Amino acid sequence: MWIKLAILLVFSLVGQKAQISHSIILYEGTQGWGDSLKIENYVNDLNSVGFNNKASSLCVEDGIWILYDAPSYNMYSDLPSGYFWGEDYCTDLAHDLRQKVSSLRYVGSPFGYKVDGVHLYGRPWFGGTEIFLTGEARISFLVKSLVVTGKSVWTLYEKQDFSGYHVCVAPSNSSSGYPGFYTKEADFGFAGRKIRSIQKDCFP
Ligand SMILES: [Ca+2]
Repeated sequence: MWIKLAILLVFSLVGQKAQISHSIILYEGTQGWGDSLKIENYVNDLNSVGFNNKASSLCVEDGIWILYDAPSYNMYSDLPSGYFWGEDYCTDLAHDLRQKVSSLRYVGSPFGYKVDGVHLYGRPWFGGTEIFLTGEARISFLVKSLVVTGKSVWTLYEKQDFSGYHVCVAPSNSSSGYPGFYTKEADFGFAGRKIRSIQKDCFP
């Protein structure tokens, strides 16, 4: 009996581990034609998998994905980037990214794109360094863009003790858990200001 239970437990654990939370397929041609490459994690340089400056279309199987013209997620440049998300969402890349994508990464929790959180980025359009927060935090990080994942709303504060100038950010659809994209500081009311603390829920 115990052995049977143990085997069942192992199988259920394996089943959970095999579940893919984020995946995207890149295609060489438009409309899913030609060579393809399935990606399930961050790729800092698409040269490493033979797909640099090659993709013309994509299908997001699951998750929120950011594609960048430069390697290292546009860490050192403001070259074009684009975001794509959903489940089985397919599209051609616009001309600014077509056959130019050199790195890509997903947004939000490794366990699923609808987990509540705020993903912060050091450059506009989700480039550069990043932090993903799932609860209240004091930060020392100049935020240039952000994505709200899940169903919760959040308050951003200019002071470290959850006080002073503050704004509320939200998913694009709270009841469905559709992400909210803020591409630059002005989009979240923090142009020329620094976020120093973050808290779940909106406070007037
Ligand atoms: Ca490129």
